[in-house]
Amino acid sequence: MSDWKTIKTYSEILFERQGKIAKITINRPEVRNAFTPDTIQEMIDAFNYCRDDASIGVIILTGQGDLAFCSGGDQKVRGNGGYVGKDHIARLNVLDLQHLIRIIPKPVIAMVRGWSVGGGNILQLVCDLTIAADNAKFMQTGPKVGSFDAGYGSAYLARVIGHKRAKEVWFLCHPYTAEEAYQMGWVNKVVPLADVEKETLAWCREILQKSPTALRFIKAAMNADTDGLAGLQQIAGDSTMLFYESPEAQEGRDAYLQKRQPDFDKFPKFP
Ligand code: S0N
Repeated sequence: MSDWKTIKTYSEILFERQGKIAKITINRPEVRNAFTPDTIQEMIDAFNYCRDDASIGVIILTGQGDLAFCSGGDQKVRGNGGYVGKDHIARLNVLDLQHLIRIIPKPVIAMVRGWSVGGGNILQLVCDLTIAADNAKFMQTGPKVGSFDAGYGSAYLARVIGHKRAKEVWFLCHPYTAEEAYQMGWVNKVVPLADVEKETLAWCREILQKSPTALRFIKAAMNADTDGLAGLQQIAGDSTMLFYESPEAQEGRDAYLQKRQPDFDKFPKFP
């Protein structure tokens, strides 16, 4: 859609915004939007920009064109210890991106057209919500191509669609239609391909009308249930951020700087 304005120019992704909505698009349609470590590094940079920019309230992750959201790691740059980018270092930095999508304190919506496969399908999974076009297809191929994601890709998938279904997805490596994915709770909504961006933007605009702090805590709380101490750390950090804004926390800081005893007695002890 024409209203998108470029935020920053990269080689392998597009990074745009429409008001408070940011859109990150994997831009390698010739390989069904397979990612290299450089694609991932660019996405990490763009997500961090969204995290720091207080005017951005919701982020869309998608792939260029109608044929694929993402086909996973680019097998042509798969070395023996990971995927190899321009710096010639083998790495699995998509795991860092998965984590960033989980901890970024703003809703992230996957907008899926066409294939969502392998590590690309895990990126879709870790997004907070997924809007799928009716041509979307979901598939894990790891056991066919000698790889696996035993982190979010397996354990979290089992939480989302159930253990039996998740094992079926990985053991058989079959493709699933958008409608089948919807039935499994893998995606939030299926719409005609022509409407997918319009629908995704409508969800974004509705979300933008809600309290950003409430959304932040809901996301952190749901993830804390899955992410153990790292999830607890996230929600604890969010609480600290709020506490820092209070006169009680500021009394502690001010007393230290003024070299006096803090007066916490004046603050209420709520039930
Ligand atoms: C996506 C598929 C189903 C699309 O089929 P379609 O529409 O028939 O198109 P094709 O003709 O097959 O493809 C068009 C061109 O695109 C190239 N291409 C497609 N996908 C890839 C890819 N992943 N890597 C490199 N090239 C790709 C095709 O080769 C073709 O180009 P030409 O014509 O020049 O040959 C179909 O394409 C498909 O099945 N693709 C492969 C999907 C796949 O197996 N992906 C990799 C899965 N693994 C991962 O993603 C690893 C993730 C990871 O990094 C990781 C992270 C943490 C822990 C572990 C791992 C791990 O290693 O698993």
